[in-house]
Amino acid sequence: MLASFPLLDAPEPGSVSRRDFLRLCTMAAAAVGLGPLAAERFLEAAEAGLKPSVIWLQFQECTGCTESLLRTSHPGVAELILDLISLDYHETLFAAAGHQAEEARRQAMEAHAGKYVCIIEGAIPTKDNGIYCMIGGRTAVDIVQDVAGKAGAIIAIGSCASWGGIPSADPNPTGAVGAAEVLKGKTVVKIPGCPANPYNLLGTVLQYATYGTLPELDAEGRPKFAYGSTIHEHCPRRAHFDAGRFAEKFGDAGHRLGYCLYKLGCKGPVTHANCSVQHFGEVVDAWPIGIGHPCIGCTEQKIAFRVPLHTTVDIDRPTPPDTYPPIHAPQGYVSPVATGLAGVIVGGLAGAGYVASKKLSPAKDTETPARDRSEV
Ligand code: FSX
Ligand code: SF4
Ligand code: F3S
Repeated sequence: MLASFPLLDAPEPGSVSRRDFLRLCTMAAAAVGLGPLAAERFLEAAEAGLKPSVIWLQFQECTGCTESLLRTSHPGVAELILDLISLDYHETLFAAAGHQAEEARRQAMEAHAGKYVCIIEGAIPTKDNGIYCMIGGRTAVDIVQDVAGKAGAIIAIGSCASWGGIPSADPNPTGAVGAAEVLKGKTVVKIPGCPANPYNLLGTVLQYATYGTLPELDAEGRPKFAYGSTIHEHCPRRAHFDAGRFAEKFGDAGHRLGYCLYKLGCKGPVTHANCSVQHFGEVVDAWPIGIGHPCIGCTEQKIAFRVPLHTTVDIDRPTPPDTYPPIHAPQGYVSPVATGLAGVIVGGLAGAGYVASKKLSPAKDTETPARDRSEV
């Protein structure tokens, strides 16, 4: 029997009705590319008490990933996730502290050995024997190898846990690395983003809880359902890019009119993520480009905190937009750079016989095909 340690901010039992729970699960499953049967299945599993035990570790980070999970508005993704899992250890959310919290983690590891989900938030310092992050007298390296080593699934949430993030920025004084670096040979699902989008954690947890499997991953270890295409492919400002309408500086007329932010350093063309269609906190337009700032590439290891925020990036392989680009620019100055790129894009589209599709990625579902995002 596990000791009971109340969570701060945890939803009241029964705060989400069965019907609401199923509806939220269905919406979330659809949003992340799982079919509606996944939600039904999970509800059955949750009612049977089969919630996966989760041990959530935190190291070098700002707690933004936990905050972005908790600060969602209605319908609460946080409540949904906290209803989907049994959160047996989380330093920020635990009312317990010190030895009590350490004991809760030990008990959860023992009770669910080989089956629990280890979620890692934050980078892990490796320099000088890892002394720059210690909890309960143990280094982060030691804790993560111990806890993740005995887990059934390992998820690195946020860019810090995925590959070092901000703590690993040059000159990386603590030798900060991502979790996978100290867990060689283990599968680590990376959900980068600074902070990570909670929907992507939800999708991963939902699939693991329902099917006992992990989502299909890309070459970087990110779930394809969320990171299968670039921001640029489904950016609401894409028509402006294609037409050559750019904000030239913050606050100018183009910026105020919502033109493309490429010239202000937008990394959308080389950044794989779904934030343009899964806004943060379930607030419309709550994502960087939605509030007028260029994407800084926070989900890309080689971009965020490596390439200066407002430096423009080269577009090696322009990818087709999510909607048909306009053929003519109805207004504004058309940059030669943009027209050249738009020409390549339009040519590529014609050559490939491109069919406009809202689909983000070839998401896997064992029971139903990935749904068209326009239906969600
Ligand atoms: Fe890192 Fe998460 Fe950036 Fe912060 O904790 S991904 S610093 S927003 O939030 O780990
Ligand atoms: Fe959107 Fe950035 Fe691409 Fe412009 S460059 S269309 S703002 S992703
Ligand atoms: Fe990050 Fe760019 Fe999205 S900065 S949150 S990947 S728009």
